[in-house]
Amino acid sequence: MELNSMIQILEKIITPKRLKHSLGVVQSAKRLANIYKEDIEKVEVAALLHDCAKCLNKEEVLHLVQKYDILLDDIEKKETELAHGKIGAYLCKEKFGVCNNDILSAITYHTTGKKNMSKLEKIIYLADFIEPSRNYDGVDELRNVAYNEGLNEALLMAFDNTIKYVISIKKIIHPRTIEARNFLLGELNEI
Ligand code: DGI
Ligand code: FE
Ligand code: FE
Repeated sequence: MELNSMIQILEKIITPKRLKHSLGVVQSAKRLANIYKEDIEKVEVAALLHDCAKCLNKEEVLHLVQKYDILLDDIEKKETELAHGKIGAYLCKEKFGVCNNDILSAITYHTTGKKNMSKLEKIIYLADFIEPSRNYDGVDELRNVAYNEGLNEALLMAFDNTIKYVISIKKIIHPRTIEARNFLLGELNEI
């Protein structure tokens, strides 16, 4: 499916603000893909669709979970915010005809990350944090590291930010988020 047709479908299932964010993620992810040498077409599709399940209500989420037999773990069931990656990957297959597993995995894990992430997964995770309409303390420094210093260095900062934020709002930290950060520390120390 062409990107423009994907955008037409997206307009019906996410808010204009979320679409603007997704187009921002496309822009930032393409810039990262140029710097760190990743396939631009895969990056574009994964970035555009990463939040396709973000605006579903609880009933729609439950309906899709049953319909596609989506396996959510206990934390994802409790904190449904954490499930929009997994659900989004199913929507990508069913509604957008995406069957590339690298793209589907980048969408599945874009909220928590995971250990041993692929370059595509890292780019989507990071682009989600630094796209042009994001505005939080430290975003400019993170952009600077992402575009000028290194993918893993920036990613570690992004995980640290997320973990601190999740602690500050007193929510459960998903073990995948912790595993992602710890694994990355190992990767950074290898060099
Ligand atoms: O969908 P977006 O808002 O663009 O971004 P996202 O998919 O990265 O989701 C961000 C939210 O997910 C943010 O509010 C932090 C939250 N999050 C990330 N890791 C964890 C987490 N929330 C909990 N409870 N536990 C985590 O480990
Ligand atoms: Fe998201
Ligand atoms: Fe996002």
